[in-house]
Amino acid sequence: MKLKKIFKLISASFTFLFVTGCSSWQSDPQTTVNPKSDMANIIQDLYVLVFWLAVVVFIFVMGAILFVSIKFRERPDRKAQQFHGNTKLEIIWTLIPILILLTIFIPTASAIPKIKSDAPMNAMQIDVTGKQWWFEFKYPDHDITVANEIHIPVNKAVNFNLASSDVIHAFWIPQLGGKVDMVPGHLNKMWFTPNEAREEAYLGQCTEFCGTSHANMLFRVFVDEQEDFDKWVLLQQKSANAAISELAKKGEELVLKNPAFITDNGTALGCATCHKIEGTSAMGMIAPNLTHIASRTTFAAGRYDINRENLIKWISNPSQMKPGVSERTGGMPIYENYLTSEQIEAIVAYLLELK
Ligand code: HEC
Ligand SMILES: [Cu+2]
Repeated sequence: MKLKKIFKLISASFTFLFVTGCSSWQSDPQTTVNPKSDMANIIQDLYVLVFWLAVVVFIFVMGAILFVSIKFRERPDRKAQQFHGNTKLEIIWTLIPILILLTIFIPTASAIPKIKSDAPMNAMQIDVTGKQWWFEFKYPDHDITVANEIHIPVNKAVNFNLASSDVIHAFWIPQLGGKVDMVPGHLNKMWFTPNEAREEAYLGQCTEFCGTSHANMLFRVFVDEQEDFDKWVLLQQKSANAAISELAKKGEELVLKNPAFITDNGTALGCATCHKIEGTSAMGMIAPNLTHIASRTTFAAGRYDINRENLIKWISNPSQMKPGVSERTGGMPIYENYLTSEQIEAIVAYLLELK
């Protein structure tokens, strides 16, 4: 009776784990088990091999324990006993693990050089810099700089040159490739060829703890058909749009004309000190390029959707949306201390026209 209950409990827990594990793995944009690039496939094959070996070992060990503890349990007519020494058995249980480890080691040793190999000569280059707490992407061949959201063409090799301008970050796009550290003063490389274009972004994430907002340091990779990618490049290469609506024109003036915002409460740096808006006087180099900010889907390192409410909250007090952003040196000021809500709304109207 008791034994039956235990069996029921075990099989119920397995079913639960299986169902919860399987329900999300295919659709989750950050899943590790649905690879969409050559490199991610190599890693997946290793993972699957190790997983099933582990399942076999688990079932064998658990089965053996159950079998032995039931078959040789103490009964009224029989006492349990200890045994010592059995050379044959000891050789077998030394050989089996060696065989299992070899089965894992050989494919691993042949996979590592493939993943670590240099990208093909014609690979597209993207220079990535990790910063507290966002990613800057430069396309040297196309002369564009963007933040936190990139597009790459399907079935073309892409080589990422990974650097950091402050602390150690790490670069990981679970469905495509990674994880590789981004170390200050040292260039690391990673490459892959994506094999599925899709509307939905592939989610990336910093995977090395890098301070207060580490968990808010995401990025998005859009894998496009070649012609969509070319369109995106053309758009990003253009200078920023001039403001159109009256409100946006006011915002543009505030963003561009002010080296600083001076109010009764004190002085805050103007946006142009830190941000670049191509084709305008905003030439800042230390913060995300805002030239086509409204062509992205998210901001603040992939943390928030781009819309009026979110951007108003952001300009008012970035630290409330992303802890630590205003507190760090070179961090974005809390503008609600310096600007009226009308001014902030005008600035946001301008940002939303930067398509
Ligand atoms: C002292 C430097 C500094 C100033 C001045 C500054 N910012 Fe920022 N801003 C930053 C930094 C750093 C980030 C990146 C924060 C993060 O995501 O961790 C940022 C992020 C942003 C973002 C999100 C960009 C993205 O792609 O994720 C917007 C929009 C923005 N700032 C607008 C403004 C506007 C508008 C002003 C002027 C009213 C301004 N900033 C002034 C440093 C600054
Ligand atoms: Cu991090």
